[in-house]
Amino acid sequence: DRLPSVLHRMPKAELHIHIEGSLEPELIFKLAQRNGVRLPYPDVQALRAAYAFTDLQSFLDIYYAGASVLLKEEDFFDMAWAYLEKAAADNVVHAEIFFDPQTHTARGVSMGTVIRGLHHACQRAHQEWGISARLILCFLRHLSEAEAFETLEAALPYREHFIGVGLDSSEVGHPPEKFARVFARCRELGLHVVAHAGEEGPPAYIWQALDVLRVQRIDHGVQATCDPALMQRLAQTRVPLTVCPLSNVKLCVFPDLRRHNLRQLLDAGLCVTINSDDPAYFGGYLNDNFVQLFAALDLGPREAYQLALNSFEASFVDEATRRGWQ
Ligand code: ES4
Ligand code: ZN
Repeated sequence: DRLPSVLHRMPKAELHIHIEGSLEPELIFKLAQRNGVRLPYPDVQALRAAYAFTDLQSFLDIYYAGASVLLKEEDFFDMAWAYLEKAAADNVVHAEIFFDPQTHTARGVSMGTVIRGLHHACQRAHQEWGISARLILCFLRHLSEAEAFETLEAALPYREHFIGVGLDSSEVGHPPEKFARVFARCRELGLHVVAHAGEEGPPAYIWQALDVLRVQRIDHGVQATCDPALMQRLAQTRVPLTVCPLSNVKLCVFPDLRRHNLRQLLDAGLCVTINSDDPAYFGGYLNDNFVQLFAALDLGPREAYQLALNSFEASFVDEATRRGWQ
């Protein structure tokens, strides 16, 4: 069968990848040793064995523990470099990469250390492999809006190094409206705005992300299929959903890939894209997500073309650059 080869070779954009979620266990242990950080796991195998998640929170606890080894600018560089090398090998020609500065500033790491390390990796990856990579700063929604404002303030000296802001971490109990003012400020500053919504949370959170935060994309959004009026809104406006199939199965949003609702979203005319979310934790990078989902849902070359096209339509790259890729 040549479909996996087509999926692999087609140029695509990745729009939903948390750089801290690309940190492989081997690199976690290497950085722990380099920085003298003690981990609550004796070795790589023991850490990997802990990757058995029951929901979003059970994953986040381990994901934040893994990120504790990141201290120096070169640590952030090494992490992003490793991801970009894998993305380039998957024929990702453009990546919009989330990072969680509050996970690091809370441990005394400066905003400059985080952003400079990530930015240098993006710059060098473009020189080495021609991949374009942009950064999106995410606010942690389990923290307060005041803390989000402080984070924005600390990041503004590096304004030219990120293209937008997002909202991630524990969804249920932290609705988008909690961040209405900080998102309004970000829009005034000319930043792109996206938010995780409808991963585990209800369709009401997707409505709020659209109407209160006025986001340009919904990250996940798979709960939209529970709400016909919302499906109609998303189809008509073509506000994209960045869907992450392997993530949804690992976090028990769907019992297995065959039960994933991606085909339903596509058939309803939504601008859906495929993404890896936290590839080091969820068992695969972008092409693994494509190949496994296509096999499970019996999708074909038409859907492959549509999803690749959607990934460019949904991206924040300018029209001229986009024409070159399509
Ligand atoms: C995340 Cl899968 C997911 N959902 C919400 N926040 C996140 N941060 C990293 N991965
Ligand atoms: Zn995510």
